[in-house]
Amino acid sequence: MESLQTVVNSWNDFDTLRHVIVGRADLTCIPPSEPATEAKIPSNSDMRGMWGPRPLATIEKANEQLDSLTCLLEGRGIRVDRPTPIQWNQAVVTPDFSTQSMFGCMPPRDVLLTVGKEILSAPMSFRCRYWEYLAYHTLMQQYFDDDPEFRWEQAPRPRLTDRSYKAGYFDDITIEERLERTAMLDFVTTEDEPLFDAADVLRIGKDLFCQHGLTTNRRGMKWLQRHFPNHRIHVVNFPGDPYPIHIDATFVPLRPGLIMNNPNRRLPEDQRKIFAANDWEIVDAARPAHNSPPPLCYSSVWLSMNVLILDHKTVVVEASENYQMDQFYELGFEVLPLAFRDAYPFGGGLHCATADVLRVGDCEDYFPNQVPGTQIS
Ligand code: DAV
Repeated sequence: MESLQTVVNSWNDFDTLRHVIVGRADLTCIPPSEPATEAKIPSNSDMRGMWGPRPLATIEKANEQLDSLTCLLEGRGIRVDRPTPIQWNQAVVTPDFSTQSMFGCMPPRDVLLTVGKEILSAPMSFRCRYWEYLAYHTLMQQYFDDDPEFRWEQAPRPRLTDRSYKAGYFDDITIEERLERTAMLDFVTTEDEPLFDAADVLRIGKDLFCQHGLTTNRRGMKWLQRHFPNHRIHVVNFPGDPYPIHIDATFVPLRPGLIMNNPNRRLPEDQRKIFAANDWEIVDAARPAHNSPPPLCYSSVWLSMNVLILDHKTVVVEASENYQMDQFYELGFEVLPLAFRDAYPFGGGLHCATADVLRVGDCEDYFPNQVPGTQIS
């Protein structure tokens, strides 16, 4: 079979998509409780106390929808690669910690950070996700062989000792108390070592906006700044979110000059200045169509705004999210609806389930007017 020549290059979430990785639900587990997951799972969630392999029927349904996404993208001429799942129902044992199972490889966006010609495996804070990058190893090897300019990178592996977490951080507290803590930038992860999830990093050309939250600390952002010296790393946070993890159901760029913000998690005024100074408009996202997430799901109903942009005028939206689809029509987009809620419990929505390999376009400077105080220092 003729091998397709791979080119790795992607600087943002909105330029024309040509090649992407779509996750797989196979063998996904609900990991046992650990400090980082405790803080993420609401106390009234149906996931509390559950762990082990997810029911096969739910895996099959999720895989059908992930396959449909693959077909939709391939039908539009976009190359799609898939990870190689491993047996996630195995313990992770390191000199510093152990946990009884891993997680899965449905959301490549969480672990793989593509910045230009580089794909970087993130130093994630969940112990159960320590080996997740292995599911992408075969693909990375192939890209490395195909593209002489591809930079195959790995952030320093975190140790994830107990020092990386605040003990009992979220035990028995109300939502109001959670909101107070997160607004004060008091998160379960400490500053003991660099930690970030790739999905906390919003790429807009030369500027990378990083959410400070449960999964990403300031030390992680400092590491990113030194690792990407030609970029500007900005710290953002969204006080209305009691479980701040991953920026892609909170702050979503749609095309140059336009960002959609979760109306319950508004970017604070002082952090908006850089967008205003460069004529970027921030619009509230439409409300979700659902009142609750599907069963055994980590994420909130705001996966409604976790969309996959194919180019400046085309977007894939979950098929039941009527309000979100209407908003995209009003903004001048062609909307491609796709049923995807059965995949949500496995790690998120359409953006989470994908990771960029190639988008047409170069590293643009969309924010030539910088505002003091936003960059990590
Ligand atoms: O609103 O639950 C989900 C982000 C998943 N990557 C939320 C955030």
